[in-house]
Amino acid sequence: MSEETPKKRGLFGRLFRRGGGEAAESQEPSPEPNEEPTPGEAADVPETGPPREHEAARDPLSEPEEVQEEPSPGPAEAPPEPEHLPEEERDREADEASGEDSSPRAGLLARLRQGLAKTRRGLAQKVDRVLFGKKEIDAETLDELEEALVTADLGVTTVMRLVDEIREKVSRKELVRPEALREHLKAAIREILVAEEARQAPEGVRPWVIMVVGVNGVGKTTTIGKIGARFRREGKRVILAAGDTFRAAAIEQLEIWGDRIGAQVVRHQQGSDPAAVAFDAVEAGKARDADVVIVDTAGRLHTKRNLMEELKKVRRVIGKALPGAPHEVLLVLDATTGQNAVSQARLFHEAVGVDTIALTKLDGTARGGVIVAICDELKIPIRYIGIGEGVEDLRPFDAQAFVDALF
Ligand SMILES: Nc1nc2c(ncn2[C@@H]2O[C@H](COP(=O)(O)OP(=O)(O)O)[C@@H](O)[C@H]2O)c(=O)[nH]1
Ligand SMILES: [Mg+2]
Repeated sequence: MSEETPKKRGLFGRLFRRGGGEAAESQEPSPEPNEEPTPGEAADVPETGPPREHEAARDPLSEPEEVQEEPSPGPAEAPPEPEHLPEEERDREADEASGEDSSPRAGLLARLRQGLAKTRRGLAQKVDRVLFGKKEIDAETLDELEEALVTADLGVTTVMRLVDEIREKVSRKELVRPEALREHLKAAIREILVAEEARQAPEGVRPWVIMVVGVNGVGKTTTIGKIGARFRREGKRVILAAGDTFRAAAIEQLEIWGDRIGAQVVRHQQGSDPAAVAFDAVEAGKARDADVVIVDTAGRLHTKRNLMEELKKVRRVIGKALPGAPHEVLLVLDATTGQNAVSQARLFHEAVGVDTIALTKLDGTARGGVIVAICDELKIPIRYIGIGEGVEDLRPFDAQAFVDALF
């Protein structure tokens, strides 16, 4: 794709001109230690600073910062808006509507909208800002749109493809009005997301073995607890494997979830072989006719190579206990890490093969647009999204609902 390079450079150039004129090709890691806006600041990315893509240069397996993401936005945190935008009106309408309509589906959608509020500000509102007051779609509008989408974490490759498509439609006069452009963009994003919606796991495989992988702190253990709770609500028998033997606290954390949801936890001593824990859990699952076995794993070891080698071994050993297992390798990614999540997905996919993804912490970040980059670049189905700390806040991914909550 060498013919794309000058354009890519042009896009970087624009972003950098805005951000201080650093060389576009430099692979310097971002100098900003904390990319998230602090409470009180607008949820939008700061107007200065290098493009998000550069985070890919940071070590994608590095520990996430211990800083707890801000909780879902309250009224006090709502960023002051410089101008009255259509998005605000829609937000208000939606809030009013959700107050009137108390059906369960309306409640779920309202909760999803609330969970994605920061991303909506980071994506749809940026797009609205570009289109606001425009009478026609000119070259400058398209450049601004491109820039807005990249800073909303959709990923440079995906954005360039999307905007190139739009550019062509505009030149053929198939897209004329800015409002039509917005609708086209929404449809294009939905198309990318729908294609990677995870299909239902097939019935009849017992036990269904899910191996959960991901960097430390992304939400693996919590996600396992929440998934386990979903299966339990369906009346399924669940076994959890405490495969993060690296830390005693990790084993305890899983045991607390096991107690809470009524699932048996298979554990060994801290420091023991995680593959052996996984093996025992699958054996227990077979012996007790469990429906689901969910295997937790460590996200940190002394070296990355160690981690990936260990995960490969866990995978292999699970297959020895039950041929064909694990049936699903679920990668947990933290949406707050933006483009770094895409790099993590690539690394884990290369090493162990990833079947599905859970994208957590969407509630705490404006960077939820990364889900588009993940789907478009990696083509790995999204199984769940996390929009809060509550058990009900881990949702099966529904592309249509997601896009409706955003735009
Ligand atoms: N706000 C929010 N926090 C989450 C979400 N998922 C996980 N967390 C939090 O992320 C932190 C790390 O989770 P944990 O499961 O221990 O991560 P692990 O190291 O990958 O097992 C915990 O404080 C969780 O409550 C989510 O969807 N939203
Ligand atoms: Mg854990």
